[in-house]
Amino acid sequence: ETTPLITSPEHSVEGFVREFLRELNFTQGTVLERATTNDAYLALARTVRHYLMSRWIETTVDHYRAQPKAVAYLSAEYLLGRQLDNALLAADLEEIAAEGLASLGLDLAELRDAEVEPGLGNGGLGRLAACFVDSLATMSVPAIGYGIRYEYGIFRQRFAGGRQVEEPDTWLAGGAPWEFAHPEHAVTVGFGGHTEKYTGDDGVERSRWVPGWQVLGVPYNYMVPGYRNGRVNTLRLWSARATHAFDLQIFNEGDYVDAVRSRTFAENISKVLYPEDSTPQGKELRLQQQYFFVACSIRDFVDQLLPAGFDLRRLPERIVFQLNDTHPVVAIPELMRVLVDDEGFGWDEAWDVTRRCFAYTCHTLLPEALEVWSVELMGRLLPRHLEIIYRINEEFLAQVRERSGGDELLVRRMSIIAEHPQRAVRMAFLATVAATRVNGVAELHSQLLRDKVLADFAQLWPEKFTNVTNGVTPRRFVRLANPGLSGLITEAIGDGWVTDLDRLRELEPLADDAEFRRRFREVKAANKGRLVDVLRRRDGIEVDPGTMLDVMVKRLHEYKRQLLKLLHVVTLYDRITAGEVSVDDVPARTVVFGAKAAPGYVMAKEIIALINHVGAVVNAHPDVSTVLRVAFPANYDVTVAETLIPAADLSEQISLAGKEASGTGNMKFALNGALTIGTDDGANVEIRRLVGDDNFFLFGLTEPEASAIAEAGYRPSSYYEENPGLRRALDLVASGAFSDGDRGAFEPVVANLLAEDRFMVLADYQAYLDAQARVEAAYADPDAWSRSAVLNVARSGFFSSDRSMRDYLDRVWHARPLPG
Ligand code: DL6
Repeated sequence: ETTPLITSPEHSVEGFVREFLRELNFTQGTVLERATTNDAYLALARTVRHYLMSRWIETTVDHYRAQPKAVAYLSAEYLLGRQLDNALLAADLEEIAAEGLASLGLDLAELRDAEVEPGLGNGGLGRLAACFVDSLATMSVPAIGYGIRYEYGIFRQRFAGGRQVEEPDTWLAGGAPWEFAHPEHAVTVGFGGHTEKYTGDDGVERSRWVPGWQVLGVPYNYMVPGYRNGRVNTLRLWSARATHAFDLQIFNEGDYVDAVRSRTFAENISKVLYPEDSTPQGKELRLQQQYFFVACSIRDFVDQLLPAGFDLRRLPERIVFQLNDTHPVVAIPELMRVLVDDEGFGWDEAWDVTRRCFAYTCHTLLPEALEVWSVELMGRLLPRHLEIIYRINEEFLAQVRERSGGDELLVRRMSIIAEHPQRAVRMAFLATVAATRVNGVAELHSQLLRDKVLADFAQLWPEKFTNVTNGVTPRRFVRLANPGLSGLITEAIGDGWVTDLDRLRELEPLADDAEFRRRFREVKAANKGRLVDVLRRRDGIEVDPGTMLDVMVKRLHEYKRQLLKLLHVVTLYDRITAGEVSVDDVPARTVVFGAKAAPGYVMAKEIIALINHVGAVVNAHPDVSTVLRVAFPANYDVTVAETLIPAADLSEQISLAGKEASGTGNMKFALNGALTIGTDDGANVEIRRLVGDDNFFLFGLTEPEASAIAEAGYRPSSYYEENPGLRRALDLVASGAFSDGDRGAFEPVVANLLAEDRFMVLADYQAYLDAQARVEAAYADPDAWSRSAVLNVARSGFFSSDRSMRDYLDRVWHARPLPG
């Protein structure tokens, strides 16, 4: 039983203003006249929080009482974006807040801009996790997100001489009004040490772990409000603290640095997000982070969310741990350790429970992105877990031997322990062996997982493998990001689409309605105007809103092929300056890039520099710049995405087929009425099938074609030799035309394309240029273009993360909503 809740503040302008002023006075300790923008922002955030608080407590209490099967989403990344707008939307307070603040002489838009987004993720994988927790809350699914409260999130990017410079992301500096620390629920986590055998009271010989050192995990709770459904779920992020923060004796002896050494050491664990997207650095700290957060999360679920005395043999009835890629996979041996060592289960019984508690999502196709941990490191940091992994592997391989009639080659291929180039634990294999379900994130990706990456496992357990195509939350990426389009849609079909995105289909007939198309264009124009203002203010970049906005925003990775886009820009520049194309013959376009490169990824950083250098020359050319401009705002993040995507005309999704697992930016653009130019890769395949060939610019090699070329021996230089336009573009870069005559400046980029070109930029160059010519022709007819754009919106409802959640519930989790 709980004490009755204090009711929420009154849902009116007056009630809001009263609560806001109370927050300003009593928590911020200031008065309106003296309040800084940050004071007002913090008071506003806390005010909005109050409106959600009773829903949050009720949701938590309901879950505890009903003990339903819950989803625990384990993710090392959550790229949340700003919280204020989403909370205002969920609490239905947007208008009340705007009016209330205005009555006090404050501007909601200005306060909104004071919020620093928590960038606790690198890109698609982290943003997907944020979309999923939003959908779970909106669908009233009992769920909890577990992750790490990084003190520094994804680095802030700026450019110096066109090159990327990374700066720390101090997102907590201005205050963190959305989090609730609970040091009283801290959990102790061990590392290092050794294992030992002992004989238990029952006479059975057992193993146990004697850790060498420990840290505390302090939970910080964040609200995850459902959209106007009375539910607020929890995101629990762990922060590392020392068990003994301070050694007074050492301090008294005068060694001030040493006195806090253990504290610094422990706190490093949650200090910073690894700025890696797909290639794991073999960093010890990263394994520490992974173990730290999953150990805290399992302990937390068992101790806090289950009733005392709960029979853990029934754990699979209460929980499914969803492993978001391999980062949390060490949770598998951790649960085994808890059950066997701490709870006294027999091995088989523990394995039976563990197997039924996990499901695994793979998010990559790049072999180098499949995490492995050296046996040496695993044994040093988590010796007991290594023993457990060995035993899981032993039993698994015995099964493979038996089923295959002793095929030792197969056994070696499937072993969780790789032998070369070093002995290492293959985390994706461990996850696949233990999980009830393994899924890819788009149809093509799931098929390639089954056919290539995990083919042996799919043969052994075909029923384990399934697909769940990614999705994005329509609340943030349409309703909030694109108020103009949202208003137009709601006027046409009502507001049910916000939680039932399939209803966008009802817009389809309106694609043929000239007046609707005109209004649709008006919305796009207004969104471009908004973007122009933001880029001017934020970056000092001037964009002409009358031009076609051609946008490529995503992490910088060679497989995503920003270089292909750049070669298109260079070719246009070359043709115009050579007088082959008149500026009157091409539609004016602004090519917008947004991309961060992992700090250690040298080639990606070279490509960023090249984009900036080409941009500078293009933008400075008196003729070219009348029809072609390049804009590359630094530090692309969720907040920028929310202004950029609704303004875009053309969405660039041009990875080499078979390399992009899904993409989610592609979905956001289509939902906001941009047309896609794209390869048959990831979720593009499904987008094109749904929006129709006429409304999508397809080009390039298919996955089987690309594989066949690779197998036969790809020779990129042959494309250079045979294609004059391509040759000229590459020669222009090599000539120093974009580097003040310095021929060496971008030599490594050009040389790599000519000699290796792992992602077949040169092979797809001509097809891409041809597709761009089709884009130009289509764009010349604004009315037909907007018809296609409306159809993109109407037919993209499938890409709601609510639908992804339904698929997970049906195919993977077998859990149910628990409405209030
Ligand atoms: O599933 C979310 C997102 C996909 O949309 C992207 O296609 C994929 O590249 C990304 N994967 C990663 C891999 N990271 N690791 N490991 O970020 O996932």
